[in-house]
Amino acid sequence: MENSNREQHNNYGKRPLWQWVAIYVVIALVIYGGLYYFFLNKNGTYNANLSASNMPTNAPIPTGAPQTGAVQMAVTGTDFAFNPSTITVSAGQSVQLTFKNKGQYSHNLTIPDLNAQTKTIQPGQQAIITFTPTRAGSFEYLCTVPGHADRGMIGTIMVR
Ligand SMILES: [Cu+2]
Repeated sequence: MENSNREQHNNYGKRPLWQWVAIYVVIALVIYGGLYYFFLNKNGTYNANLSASNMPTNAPIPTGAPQTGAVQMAVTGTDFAFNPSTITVSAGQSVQLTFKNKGQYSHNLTIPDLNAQTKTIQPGQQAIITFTPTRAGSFEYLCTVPGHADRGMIGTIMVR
């Protein structure tokens, strides 16, 4: 009798592995959730300051995260073309561009003059870049995978 009591006590003290895993997951979710909201709020404040002071000139624009006030545009990449191949935006206006790869090859969208570039993404994937052209003009965009621009993956951003 005494023996079996002790065994019961020992079992109580040892949690099954899945319980430890569950506790770990919950703690990780809380920590990462907190960090996520912290940085999201920070970004929001940063953007609000930018538009309030109305001087986006050469300030680095965080890329990847959705931004308030950014114009949304979408460009599709195929083998081997961009659609549309000309887009028009306004100087000083933040642009959030979604690039979708609908081809059979990997592609990217690069705007050398604006220091904006998506990752090279697989067919079916999409990537988002955010940039703010500061002066009027026409800027080329292209896919930098070797040979793709030569085969037609180029386009023009008109900034007015
Ligand atoms: Cu390409």
